[in-house]
Formats: sequence, structure tokens, C-alpha cells
Amino acid sequence: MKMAKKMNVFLAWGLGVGLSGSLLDAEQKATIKVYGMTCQMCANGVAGSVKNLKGVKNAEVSVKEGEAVVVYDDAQVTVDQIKRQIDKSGFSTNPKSK
Ligand SMILES: [Cu+2]
Repeated sequence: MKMAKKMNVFLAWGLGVGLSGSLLDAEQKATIKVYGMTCQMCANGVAGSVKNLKGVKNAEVSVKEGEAVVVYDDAQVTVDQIKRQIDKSGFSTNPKSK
């Protein structure tokens, strides 16, 4: 009986840690269209620039697809901020501006 109680406490503790852990790592993935890239150097530039943003965990940029797949923590950075960063790096997230 005593043992079972201990197990319950242990389980509840484990659940709590699991939940707060997933809250801390609130990873989101966004696919953002990028216009104006012509070669791999462009893609590398965009990826490097986006990865410099606080809260961005990873950025994979494809010239062929014309898009950036960004993994980020939405508690630290927003898609709008990421888009602005891409615009600042010399490319565009807006089809009308190119
Ligand atoms: Cu290029």
C-alpha cells in the first residue's frame, strides 16, 4: 500500500516534468515563401540571417522551392519577425515587391 502511493507520486512528478518540458520547448514550424533567390549562396544567406534571430532553432532554405522552412520557439520569435529578417537580408517574402 505504501509502495503504491509512492508510485503515484512518482508518476505525477514525471507527468509534471513532461508537461513543463514540452511547454518550454514550444517548437513551431513555418514554411515561408522567399522571392528573389537565384542560387545556393542566396539560400545560405537567408538561412544564416534567419538563424541569427533569437528563438530560431533551424532554418532550411530551398532555392528550387523558393521557400524557407523555419523551426522556431513561438515564445521568443514570431513569423512576422522572421519574415522581416528575410526582407532585411535582401530578399522578399512578398510576391508583389519583386
Ligand atoms: Cu544567389
